[in-house]
Amino acid sequence: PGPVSEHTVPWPATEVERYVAAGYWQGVPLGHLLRGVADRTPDAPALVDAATGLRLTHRELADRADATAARLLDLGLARGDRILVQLGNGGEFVILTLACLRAGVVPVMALPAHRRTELSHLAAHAEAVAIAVPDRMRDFDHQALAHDLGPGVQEITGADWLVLVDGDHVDDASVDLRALCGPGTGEERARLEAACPESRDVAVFLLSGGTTGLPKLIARTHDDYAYNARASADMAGVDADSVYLVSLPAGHNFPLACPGMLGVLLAGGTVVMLPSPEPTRAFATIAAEGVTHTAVVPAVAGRWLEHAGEHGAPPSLRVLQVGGARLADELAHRVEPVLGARLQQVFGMAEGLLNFTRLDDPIDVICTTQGRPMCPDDEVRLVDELDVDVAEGTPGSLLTRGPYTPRGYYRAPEQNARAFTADGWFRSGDICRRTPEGNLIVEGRDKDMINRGGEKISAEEIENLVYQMPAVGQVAAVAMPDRELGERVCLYVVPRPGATLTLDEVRAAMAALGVAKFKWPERLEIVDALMSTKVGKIDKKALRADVAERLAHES
Ligand code: J2J
Repeated sequence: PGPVSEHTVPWPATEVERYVAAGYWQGVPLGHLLRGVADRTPDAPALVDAATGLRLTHRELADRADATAARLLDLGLARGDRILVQLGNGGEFVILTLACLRAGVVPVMALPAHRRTELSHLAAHAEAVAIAVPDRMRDFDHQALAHDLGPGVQEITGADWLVLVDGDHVDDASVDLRALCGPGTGEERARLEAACPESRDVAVFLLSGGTTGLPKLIARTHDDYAYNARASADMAGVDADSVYLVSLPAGHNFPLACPGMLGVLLAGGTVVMLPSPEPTRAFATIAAEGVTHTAVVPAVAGRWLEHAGEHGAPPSLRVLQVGGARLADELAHRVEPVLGARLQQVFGMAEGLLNFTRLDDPIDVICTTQGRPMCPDDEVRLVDELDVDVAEGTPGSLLTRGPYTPRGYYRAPEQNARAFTADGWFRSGDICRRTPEGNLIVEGRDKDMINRGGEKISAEEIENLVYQMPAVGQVAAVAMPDRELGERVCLYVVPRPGATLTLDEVRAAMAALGVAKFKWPERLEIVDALMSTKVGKIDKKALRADVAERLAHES
C-alpha cells in the first residue's frame, strides 16, 4: 500500500502558518500528547470498561498503549499503515486506538453495524492491511467475515491481511486482541519515541456522513484532530475531574473527539465505555461511576428523558451534549428540568466544523439553536444556489473552512470537485439560518442523505444497491418522518414490466449483499412513475412530501 499523504488534500501554506501561529496546531502528535498527560497525572483514573470491569489509571493506559503499539510493529505493521477498527465500546477500542496514534498506524473508524459491503469497500479504499473485530457481536460472526474479506483486500494491497479478534473465541488464524492490549514490560516506550509519527501525518480516518454511492474517508491529522478534541473539551467544561460516558458507537467523531474519549483523556479526565445507550444500564453506570458528561443523539435523549421521568435521573450528570440530528425544541426544554444536567447542543460533522451552544448561554439560545463555531478562525458562509451569500437572517447552504476542516476527502478527486469549492470551502449540505446573536439553526439540507437517528445514510448508495435487484426498473430512496428516529428510509420503486417487489424482498437482498441493517429500507412504495422536476430529475422533495402525507393519513 502506498503512503497516505499522496491522496490527502493539504491546507494551503498560508493557512498552515496562521493555524500554527494562533496555537491551534501544536506540532505534537496525539499519542505523544496523551503520554504527556499520563506523565503529569499518572495515578488519576483514565479508563473504565463498564462491561468487563477493567480500570486503568492514566499511566497504566499509556503503558498499555505503548506495549500494544510495540506489538503492532512486531506484527509487521508500520507507520502509515491502515487498520480497520470495528470494535464495540470497550477497553480494547481505547487501548488499540491510542496504540495506533502512538505508532502512527492509522485506524479507519468502521461501525459495529457494518457488514461485507461497507467493510470491503473501506478496506479496499484505505488499502488496509489489518482489521480489528469482536469474535461475535449481536449474533454476528465478525471474525469469520473479517477472514473472508482477506483475499479481496490482499489482491489490492499485495500485503498480508491481519485479523485481530477481541473475545473468548479467537481462531488460530487470528491475533488475540486482548493479549495484544495487555500489559507490557515497560521497555516499549523508548522504542516508540523513535517511531513517533509527525504531527502533520494522518492520525485517523473518519467516515463521511455519506451522500455518494460509496462512503468517503476523511483524513484527520494529529495537529487538527488534537485541536478538535482539546477545544471541544473547553467548550464542554471538561477538566481532570470530569468523567465522560461513551455510549454512542465510539468510532463516531462525536464520542471520539468532540470532546469524546480523546478530549477527555487529553484533559486528564476519565472515560467510561459502555456498549449501548440503553437507559437502564446507562443510568446505572452514570450513577456508579459518577459520570459528569456524555454525548447522545436526539433519539437517545428522548428515551433518556422518558426513563428519567419514570425512574429519576442520575445526580452526577452535569452536561448532556446532544447532536447528530436536529433536536426538537420541545425535547430540548425538558433536558434541564428532567435530567438536572446542562444541555449543550452540538452541530458537528466528521468533516470538521463544530458548533456548540455555550454552557453559559441563555436557556433560550441553548434550547432553540445549534450553537456557533468553536474556533475564532472557523469560517462559515451561508449561500444560495449560485454560491452567493444570502441576506443576514435568511436560510442558506453552509460552506466552511477552518483549522480542523480538511480541504478534501481522501483519494476522491471527483467528489472533491463537487463537495468543495475551488477555494477550499467544504459544502456541508446543511441549510442553516443565523440568528442576530450569531447562532446557527439547522433548518434542512440540500444533500441527498437520510439521517436515521443520527446515523447517516446516502440515498445514492441505497439506490445503487437496490438497482442490483432484477425486479427494479427505477428507484429512489428518500427520508420519511419518524417520531422516534426523526427519519427512516423509504423506497419508491417502479418495477420492471410484469415484475413485483415487496419490502421483505428488498430487505432480504440487503442482507444477502451484506449491508449494515440501519440502512435497510423500512417502507416501500410501488409506483408507476417517479415524480420528476422540470429538468427531468427525480423530484425527491415531492417524494418526501408524498410519503409524509401518506403517513399522516395512516395515523
Ligand atoms: C441538526 N443536524 C445535525 C444538529 C449534526 C458532533 C455532533 C454531530 C456530529 C455528526 C459530529 C446536527 N442538528 N445538532 O461529527 O462531532 C447533521 C448535519 C451534519 C451531519 C454530520 C460531531 N449535528 N447534524 O453528526 O459526520 O447534517 O457528524 O452535516 O455523522 O449531521 O454528520 P456526521
